Amino acid sequence: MSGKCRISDCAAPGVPCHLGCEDYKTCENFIAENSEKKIKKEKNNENKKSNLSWTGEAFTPDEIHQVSSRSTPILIGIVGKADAGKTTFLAMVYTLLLNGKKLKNYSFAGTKTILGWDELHNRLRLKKGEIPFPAPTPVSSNRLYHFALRNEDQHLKDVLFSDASGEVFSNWATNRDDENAESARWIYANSNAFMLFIDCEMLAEQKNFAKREIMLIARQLTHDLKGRLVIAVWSKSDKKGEVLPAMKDALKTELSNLFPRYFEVEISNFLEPGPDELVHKNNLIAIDLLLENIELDTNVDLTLTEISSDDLLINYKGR
Ligand SMILES: Nc1nc2c(ncn2[C@@H]2O[C@H](COP(=O)(O)OP(=O)(O)O)[C@@H](O)[C@H]2O)c(=O)[nH]1
Ligand SMILES: [Mg+2]
Repeated sequence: MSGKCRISDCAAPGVPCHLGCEDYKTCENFIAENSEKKIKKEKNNENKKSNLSWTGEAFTPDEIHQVSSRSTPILIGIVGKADAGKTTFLAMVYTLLLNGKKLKNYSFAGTKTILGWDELHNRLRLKKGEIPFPAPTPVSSNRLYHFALRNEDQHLKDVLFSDASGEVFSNWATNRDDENAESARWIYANSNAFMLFIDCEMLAEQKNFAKREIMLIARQLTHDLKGRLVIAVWSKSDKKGEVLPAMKDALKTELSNLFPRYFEVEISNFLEPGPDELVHKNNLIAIDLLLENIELDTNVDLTLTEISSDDLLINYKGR
């Protein structure tokens, strides 16, 4: 049977289904040829937000019921000032998983925000010197990107990553009631753990000014932390050689005094030739660290045990 997928980025039936359906004809998004007129009609409506319950785009906070109705998702709050490399990190993580890199205890089992991830991925070409980075995250936006992960026992865990603009964290750091810090407040209230981005390039260039800004955000993170984990992510670590060693040490000491369990990881999105520790390993190690500790913290198995037969994503069993 010929036809096509209603998701414009999916080239099925020429390639395997995005959602992992073995038989693409049974995929809810596949439209047989005799329905092509319908596709044309729908194309005219592409700019409108779809009425379907699932569009594949990044979630907004009021859309997370699409996964929270089946399990309690884990939310990882990505925090840091503008330009710290937060969105690029997300793009890189998705790209690494697409390229077959693995998390320690989980395998990638699908995503409900595939168009959102694909948009990030398409803007990130893995070649040093010609990386068109993601467009700056708009101030008002609070996007949430989803992964379903499967552990060794075949249980699913839904994980969401927040991606808000850095400006809202800078506003929130100086005044947590700032009217332009709504996304930061929401992320702070709802996350299970945080990644605090420390921009090595900014530290190298702006020295104490940059350190002060980072510490402002870090201190605000402590005000109602309730034992949630914060890991320090030294982003753009390809520039760490340019950061004054004394400044790096001082910042480390201050952060480890602030957060009782201090974890840190150095990451980069710039590939050196050959296997690159900062890019290939550490971006995923950061996520391993978070997932391991969130499980220990909550002491609750957040995984989904029951497999519902009419949910294509849940039924997907990996490659
Ligand atoms: N040197 C270096 N620059 C990076 C890296 N990742 C991102 N950038 C730069 O940082 C800028 C901001 O990245 P972005 O991900 O949009 O930051 P965000 O505002 O925190 O989401 C990009 O335009 C890149 O120029 C990296 O690993 N190394
Ligand atoms: Mg961004």
